[in-house]
Amino acid sequence: MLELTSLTLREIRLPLREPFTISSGTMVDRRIALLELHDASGARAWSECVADDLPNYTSETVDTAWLAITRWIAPRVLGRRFEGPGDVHAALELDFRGHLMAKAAVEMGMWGVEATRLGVSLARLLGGTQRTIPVGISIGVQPSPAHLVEKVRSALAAGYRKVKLKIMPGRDIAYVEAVRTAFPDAPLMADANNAYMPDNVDALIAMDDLNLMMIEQPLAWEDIVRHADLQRRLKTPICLDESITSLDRAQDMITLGAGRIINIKPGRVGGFAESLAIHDYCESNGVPVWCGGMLESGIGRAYNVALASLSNFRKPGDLSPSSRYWAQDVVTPEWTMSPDGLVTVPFDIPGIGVAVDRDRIDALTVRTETLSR
Ligand code: OSB
Ligand code: MG
Repeated sequence: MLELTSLTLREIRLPLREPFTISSGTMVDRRIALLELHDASGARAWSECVADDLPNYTSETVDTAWLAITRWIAPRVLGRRFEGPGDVHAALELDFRGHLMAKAAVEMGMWGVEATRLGVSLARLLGGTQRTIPVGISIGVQPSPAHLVEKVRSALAAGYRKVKLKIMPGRDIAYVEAVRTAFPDAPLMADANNAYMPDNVDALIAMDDLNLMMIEQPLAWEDIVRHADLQRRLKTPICLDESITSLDRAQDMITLGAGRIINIKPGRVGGFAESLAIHDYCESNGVPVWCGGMLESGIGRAYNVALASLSNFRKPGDLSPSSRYWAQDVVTPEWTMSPDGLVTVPFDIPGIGVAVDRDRIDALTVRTETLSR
């Protein structure tokens, strides 16, 4: 039995070590909402909301999530008895549309609380089986193909098992081709974050001969149908990210042939219950999934690593070590990657698997709000 007695929201500012550019914008300093949840049993856990400053990935932002959590989510969850964390998602869907990142932050936090309460790791609670997970890096749009080639060179030298190149119209085929020429056998993929129009996909068609593992989310974020048309023209698998906001959308993708791989980000689909449903459905349909990232702090990363330990996470996850993003993370130990590109799942540590550095978080906090039962 789970019963949340209080929830503290904080916003921190965490400067990225280097700006990260996707087709729809550049991130420099992350604004991150962190949650601290307290259960009636005395168990506590931290969780993280993946929304950022601007609505350029989905429509959510730190500010909309703050509003949604304080006005609509906390009142539905605080003081209510749940059989287990698996019941929280349904309670938040009944009469309340959207705001999936805000919902996920609370829902995932409830899984964190449950893991702490039961004295098991989050990975065990979720039913994970993999003790280590191959790591991929996501490299932002660069000023020139030569810059990109150098970034990829250091990523491969560091041991990354997959290199994702962010692309956008005008910075696509020449960039990806330069990387492919420099590294003929490297595990490469491209991510467009919705930047292409269905009637202008020439660059994507041209990339089809570059032996990419997949092309992620080329077309609009709420579009499944046009991805199906495009997939019919490509031998390279399409991987959907933004378009997959629920199990239904994953079913649509598979039924319509709109893609062959799914990037699961638990924050994007409303949390772990929906992530597990998508994972299981994909597994029974022979569709591999992998864990995406949203430049999370070490807290959000703990949840992603735990999820990625499930059996059908069969491609390297965007689970780079803390040092890729931050001069100093908010957890100890920081997340690391072995020289052969693996992150170790803290399978035998109760709770989220890392300790949260409260002093550091205090120093980074710009606002806080506590809600109680
Ligand atoms: O599309 O996967 C994406 C970061 C911000 C917004 C969207 C995306 C990303 C990434 C980062 O690719 C992956 C990571 O966290 O390392
Ligand atoms: Mg993506």
